[in-house]
Amino acid sequence: MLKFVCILLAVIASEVIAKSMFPMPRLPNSCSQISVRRDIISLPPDELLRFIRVVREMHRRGWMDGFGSMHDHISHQIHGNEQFFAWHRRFLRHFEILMQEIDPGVMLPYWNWGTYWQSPIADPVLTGAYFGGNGRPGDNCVVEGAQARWGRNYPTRNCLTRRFRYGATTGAFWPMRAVRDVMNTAKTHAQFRSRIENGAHGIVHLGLGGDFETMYAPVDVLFFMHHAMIDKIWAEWQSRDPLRYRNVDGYDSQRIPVIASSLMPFYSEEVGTALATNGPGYCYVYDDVPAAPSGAMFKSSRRASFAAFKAAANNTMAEQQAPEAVAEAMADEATDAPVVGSEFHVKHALNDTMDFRPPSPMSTEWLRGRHMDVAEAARMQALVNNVVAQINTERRQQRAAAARAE
Ligand SMILES: [Cu+2]
Repeated sequence: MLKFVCILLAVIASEVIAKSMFPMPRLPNSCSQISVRRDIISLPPDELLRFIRVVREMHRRGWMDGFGSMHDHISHQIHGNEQFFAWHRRFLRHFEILMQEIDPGVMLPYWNWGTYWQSPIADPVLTGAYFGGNGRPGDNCVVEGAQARWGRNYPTRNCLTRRFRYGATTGAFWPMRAVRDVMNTAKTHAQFRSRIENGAHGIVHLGLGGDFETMYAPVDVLFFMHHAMIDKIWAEWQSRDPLRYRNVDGYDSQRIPVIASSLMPFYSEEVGTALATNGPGYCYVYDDVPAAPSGAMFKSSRRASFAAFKAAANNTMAEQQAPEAVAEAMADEATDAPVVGSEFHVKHALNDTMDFRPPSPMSTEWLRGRHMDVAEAARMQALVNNVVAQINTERRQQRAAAARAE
């Protein structure tokens, strides 16, 4: 009998340990095939369902806490400097490789917030049919969609939250025309990174609020889809000049120049290895962005040290709580949680005769809290204001032309 109890305890203990491990697989050295990342809206229902099943399993295993913790621990090294794009590309690939451990055929989709930039609460991605919208009143818990009533254990035990910037609405995001304007005018990596990070990227984090505007935002799967969109925008800018597949410029958080052979924080792999989405270990393209020609890619002259990778992994994860209780984090709430339908989505049809509004400025305090550049954010605000004014002028002209034709 005692022997039986001991075996039982050992089984339970090993189960807990297994669950508390956050896997850090190395990148493969080559690609067996190049796969396509698509707009989540374009996924057929069965593929969307597969994706949702995978991320729910990742959450059950406590991996979302791992991603949130990791990003939070090194936040100052990966934002506001030239590690931003490469590091986030590597981070997304980490996520995608873990996805594929559960279902090998599933790719990370992107969230094209440019489609509903003027009225994001009308975006299907932010409804119960996809990844849910605002948190509910009171505790800001996300209670609808693929992550309904999810709990998290990092940085504290709570539900997954969102809290829209203006109560019921997020405010406007950037129109793609303004993003393309940045693509057309930025010449260096540092210029492009700073303009995107302090403009189109930041406004989405601020608009969704709650966990999404913190440095542990990766506890929310939507973070990965938002950053896939940012990664796609970078890939499109890169595709305009083949030198961008092997060169970077600017500085890291310590004001040391970032070059292709600089190492990415935590992963200890060269920045150059992350410069082509279809390069070795990355193995993907976006549905509407050309692939990098292999002749243009960075060729690594050294192999990243596995020991350094392991050491970084241990340091980063040491303080992380064991995530075995994720599923029960909201169990108490589950029974009395309201059945949420459309009440949080006050859908207002876009009035054709109304001018579009630009996103409102991000406050200085908010920008500083996220290692962002206040002066750059002001310049980007002026840029997006101009583009929206331009769009409004054209729409007025079109309406006038239509009126004349009648
Ligand atoms: Cu980030």
